[in-house]
Amino acid sequence: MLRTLAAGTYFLDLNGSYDSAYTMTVSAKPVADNAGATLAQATPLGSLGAAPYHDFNGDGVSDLTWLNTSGLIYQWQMAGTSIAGGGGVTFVGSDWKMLGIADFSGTGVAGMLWQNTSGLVYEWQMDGGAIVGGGGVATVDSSWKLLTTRDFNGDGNSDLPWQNTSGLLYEWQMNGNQIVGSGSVGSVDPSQWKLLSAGDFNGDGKSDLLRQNTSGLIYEWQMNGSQISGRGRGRHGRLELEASWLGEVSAWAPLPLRRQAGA
Ligand SMILES: [Ca+2]
Ligand SMILES: [Ca+2]
Ligand SMILES: [Ca+2]
Repeated sequence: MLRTLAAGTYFLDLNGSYDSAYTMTVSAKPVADNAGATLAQATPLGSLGAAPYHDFNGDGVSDLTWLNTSGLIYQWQMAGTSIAGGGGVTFVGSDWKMLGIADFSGTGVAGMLWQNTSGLVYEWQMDGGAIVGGGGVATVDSSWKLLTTRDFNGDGNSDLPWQNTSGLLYEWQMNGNQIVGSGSVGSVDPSQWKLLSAGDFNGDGKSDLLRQNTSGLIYEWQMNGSQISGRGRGRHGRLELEASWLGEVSAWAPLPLRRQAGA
């Protein structure tokens, strides 16, 4: 593909897999006759849509964050088993707890999410050990718990699904500390169902939710933002399905099941 571009900053919109590293090659030739020596530069773009876990400096390597009893946050930027950088970030009061570490602004760099005892949710956008942005998100009362920090609408920004003590699930789609979309997902009995995992199980670039009930049934919600776009179920390590559940979920296709070791 050949494009003639004016000087400036450009953004690529890549469809398909969101968990690969991309490389862009820039070639330049004289405009007049498109001949002569080619100037070429290969620039790794890093992973898109799925930032490496807890990477605070955007080098594609996960980092470690510590909190001591005095409230000091300390960061190690890692290179294998070596500490390549880092240092103290700041102090937080004992009235704050960390909700999660995720990239809410789609920069490929992890940020931090906090909540204080008054329910205020606060986001930090990080650049290495420096807090470079963020702010208050909203106040959430103690009847709501954050389930996970994943990207449910595939825009590269981690989102926030909450569940209250009655079982209602409500999701915020985030852009930094701004809630740019939201909606009710559904309701599940929290005494019967726990969140088993969250991840993109159908490869559409949008994280899904995997739940398990007290009988061992595993149930998957394929997500599109706060909408459930698909459902399925299976029983961990077993090929057969529970007969008692067939009537209730007969309108939905069961998950493809695979026999597991020991089953
Ligand atoms: Ca890193
Ligand atoms: Ca998102
Ligand atoms: Ca998905």
